[in-house]
Amino acid sequence: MSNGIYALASGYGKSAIAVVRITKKNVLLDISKFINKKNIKPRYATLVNLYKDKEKINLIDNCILLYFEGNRSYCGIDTIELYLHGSLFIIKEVFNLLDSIGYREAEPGEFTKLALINGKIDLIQAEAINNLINSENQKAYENSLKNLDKEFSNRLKIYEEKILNISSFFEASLEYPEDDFEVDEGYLKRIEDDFDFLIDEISNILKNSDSSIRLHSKFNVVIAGPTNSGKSSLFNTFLKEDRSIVSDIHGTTRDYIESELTLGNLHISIFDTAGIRDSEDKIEKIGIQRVNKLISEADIIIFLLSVDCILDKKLLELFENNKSKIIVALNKIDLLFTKDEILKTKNIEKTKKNQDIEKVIGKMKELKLTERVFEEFLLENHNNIIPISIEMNYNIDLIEKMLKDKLEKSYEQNKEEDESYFFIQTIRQKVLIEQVLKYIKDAQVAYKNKGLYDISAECLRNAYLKINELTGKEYTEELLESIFSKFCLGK
Ligand SMILES: Nc1nc2c(ncn2[C@@H]2O[C@H](COP(=O)(O)OP(=O)(O)O)[C@@H](O)[C@H]2O)c(=O)[nH]1
Ligand SMILES: [Mg+2]
Repeated sequence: MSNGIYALASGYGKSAIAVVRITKKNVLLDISKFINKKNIKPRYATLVNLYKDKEKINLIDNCILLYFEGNRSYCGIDTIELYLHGSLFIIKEVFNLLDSIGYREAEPGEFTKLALINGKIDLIQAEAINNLINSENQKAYENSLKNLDKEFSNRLKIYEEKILNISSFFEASLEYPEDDFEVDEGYLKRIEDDFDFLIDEISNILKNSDSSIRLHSKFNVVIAGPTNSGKSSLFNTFLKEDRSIVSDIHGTTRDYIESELTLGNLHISIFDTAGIRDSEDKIEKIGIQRVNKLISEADIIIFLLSVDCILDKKLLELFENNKSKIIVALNKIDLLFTKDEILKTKNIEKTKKNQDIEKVIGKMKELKLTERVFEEFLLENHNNIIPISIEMNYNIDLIEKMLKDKLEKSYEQNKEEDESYFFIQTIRQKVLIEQVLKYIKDAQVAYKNKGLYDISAECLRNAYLKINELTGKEYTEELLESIFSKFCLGK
């Protein structure tokens, strides 16, 4: 690294303290010219004046300076951290100073990338650092910390040793003519045990990989339905803010809007979408296409109808295609009943929900609000429809509860899970572990069919290489680029 790099390591914006991280071989020599203290002791906090100029006349800030020497720093290269007053003006002045002496702003994740290249951490740890920073729930946090603490890496090391151990047997067998190659029973037994151990362990890690990857991702919940059924109103009610535009003009939300929502332990991205309907409007059509893609990728869809809506073919299709992940709500029941009538049922238990919807259908018929298709739909699905009124805040809590239950259930579905095998955090890791397992299994099969020792040896060599890719002993620039570009600036 010829040029030095720097970055704001703390959050952007006004803050009590702002941390700027600066890295370059001999960085202390450069920075010393602009501070009022000499003999900075590594790893000790020193209160310094930082100046804009070498004459030390124009003060930037009075700050704490921490110096980490070479290999004893986060990234393995001399590093200074400045703990400044958290003003954007101060940060700007510090950046100007660093630019003027030939430093440049670091890329996202560049410090961690250096840490990997300099052997301070492996790739599993690097990915854990990113997940740790982004963890949105307790388990994700604990899981990331575990990988950062090398639990996964240490296991992989054991697997590597075992693979080398078995390999040495096959490699040796290839060196000698068949007749001269004698091994005792105990040795063969150990090889078989090692194979079993590896396959058993790695299978367990893989079996739990979907759940462990899940920890680090969010659930997608999409509110969909006809225009004007109250989707934006429901979205705002969930978020308890007016983010999405609510209006009675059909098709107000052209595309979709995303926001974050936490329900208990669950971290959710919630989407308010454009109404689904046959439309001639060009822009609306594109919007509807994008919504359809969103729907296909959603974990749960809240299918929001209203007592005054029209249920067309497109909507019925949407419902039929996504039945398993849909919650149906029928909004605006305040148009059917008086406030008193609704409030009376306020405390109905979940089991009485069905009677409730039957009453709703009866009333809709009476007021001639339903046409045949809608009525059939309601009757057919009455067990699973929740009548709500967003305006009266009626049954919104029930929807939240159902959402939570359904998400938790979908998460539990691939249970049988064993958290002690929660190691895999990314799809990259999963794909590589799958390959490692396949190579080891192939090696075992070839071994059992005797005489195919050369194939076993080749498979084990490949398994070993895949573990190296996993831990980043083998990497390409593109791989690092794709991993570290997802990091925060300054990390
Ligand atoms: N009567 C009644 N009107 C509602 C209710 N929820 C929403 N609305 C109204 O329905 C119209 C459409 O709402 P909006 O949220 O924009 O629907 P969207 O097109 O599905 O996003 C607005 O005028 C809302 O005020 C409700 O529970 N009862
Ligand atoms: Mg809307």
